[in-house]
Amino acid sequence: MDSGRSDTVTSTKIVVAGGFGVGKTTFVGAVSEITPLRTEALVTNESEGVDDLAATPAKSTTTVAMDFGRITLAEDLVLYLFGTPGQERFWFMWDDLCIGAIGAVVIIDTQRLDAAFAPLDYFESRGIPFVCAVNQFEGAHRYDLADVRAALALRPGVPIIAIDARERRSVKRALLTVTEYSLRQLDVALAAGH
Ligand SMILES: Nc1nc2c(ncn2[C@@H]2O[C@H](COP(=O)(O)OP(=O)(O)OP(=O)(O)O)[C@@H](O)[C@H]2O)c(=O)[nH]1
Ligand SMILES: [Mg+2]
Repeated sequence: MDSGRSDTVTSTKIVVAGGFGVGKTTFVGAVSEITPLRTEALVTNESEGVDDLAATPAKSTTTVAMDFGRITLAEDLVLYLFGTPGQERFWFMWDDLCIGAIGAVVIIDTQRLDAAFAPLDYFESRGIPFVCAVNQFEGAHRYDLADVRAALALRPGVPIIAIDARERRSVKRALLTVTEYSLRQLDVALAAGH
């Protein structure tokens, strides 16, 4: 009898990226079913003048290699999450973190929109499907998502959603969005013979 259960479990990889302090580590930690692997180091005095801590005054640590987590998105689909470091001096690691990823979530802090352009260009230029997740920090102005889309000059079709990186449900919704979108893009690429 068919129990309706799938015997095969597919696992796939999603990268969680974005500028310094936008909430990547928080995002991975909010949904991971395993204790997330974190590689945090103290934000040192050396960061002064290099990284803008004004928008995240409570921040004392930064990711120096990666965040790693896992979530079972559906009975037959497991996502492995790889969070990137945000400080620019560690961006050389992004290429390794992206190997084999089907898609990416680019987290945006509207208080520092300019920090979003480099991450967006990164995925755009490599043809890795991505969705934009606007992390709604308390006290930050809530912009209309259509306005954020325009300000970031996102291509039509690139999903943009509002999230709270601390909320499991919100993060899970973002992961569903990126998975569906990335699989659709993969279909389109396959149909086009790429
Ligand atoms: N209010 C609010 N604070 C948040 C949210 N997400 C993250 N934070 C805070 O913002 C700060 C930065 O979060 P992290 O998750 O460390 O950001 P990150 O992108 O991993 O930072 P780097 O690894 O240094 O680039 C922390 O103090 C978090 O507690 C959010 O949705 N709302
Ligand atoms: Mg981090």
